[in-house]
Amino acid sequence: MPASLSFPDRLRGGSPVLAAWCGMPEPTIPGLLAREAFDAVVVDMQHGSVDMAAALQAVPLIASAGKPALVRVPVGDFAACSRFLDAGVSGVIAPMINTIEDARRLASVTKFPPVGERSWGPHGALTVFGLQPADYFRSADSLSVTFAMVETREALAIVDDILAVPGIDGIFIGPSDLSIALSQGRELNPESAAVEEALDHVLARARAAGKFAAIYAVSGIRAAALVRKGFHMVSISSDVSFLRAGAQAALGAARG
Ligand code: 3PY
Ligand code: MG
Repeated sequence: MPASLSFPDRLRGGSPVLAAWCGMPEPTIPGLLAREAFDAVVVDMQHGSVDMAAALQAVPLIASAGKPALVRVPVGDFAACSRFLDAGVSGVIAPMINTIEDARRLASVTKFPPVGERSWGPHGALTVFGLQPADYFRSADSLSVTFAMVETREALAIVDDILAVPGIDGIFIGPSDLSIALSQGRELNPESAAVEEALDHVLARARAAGKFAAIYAVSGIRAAALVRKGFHMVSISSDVSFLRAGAQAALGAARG
């Protein structure tokens, strides 16, 4: 059974999912990081420079390493959510979900009727999940996770309502944008006291709703702290940051 088949079960399983985060415009990078000890790999199309073709190519490369592939789509790009599910991702992360209507639209493009209105055409997903069309159709909604990003004051104020939308499987917190919003534009500090309070609140509300809570961590140390809090999934740093850190460490060692 491919590992991607059981991603929601893996999230429910109790041990936190540590995910790589990739935005470089080259599909082999998420493919290679999937072969490291990450539990999942996210391709970021909101801020990353990866385009649709490269992101779609990354999906089978990640899956062939036995890891679930997830994508963060650009803001408001609901159509892309369905395309990535068709390609075989195990999770979609949609940024800036600030209204109930945003959450409903997200659920509608990621779940088949009767929950949503996802259109049929899983061109890569059948291969990734190793299923016949009828079996995939029956199980698709429970094979993948739909994450609504909470990263503004508006979203924070209605987090229970977002969590209550059928088809929204969990919340993904964007701590950097949240820090900007909570400080009314005064600071970028994803570890501020205000962010800490907000993320504890969202985590508790998601758990109370029986849904998933995920978050982005700027470093491995921060990821460890967020795992201790009880997040189901934590994404760590980024491909660009890993590259820079590796280059700086090597040059530092070479130059003494
Ligand atoms: C944020 O921190 O705002 C994010 O979107 C995570 O990358
Ligand atoms: Mg953000």
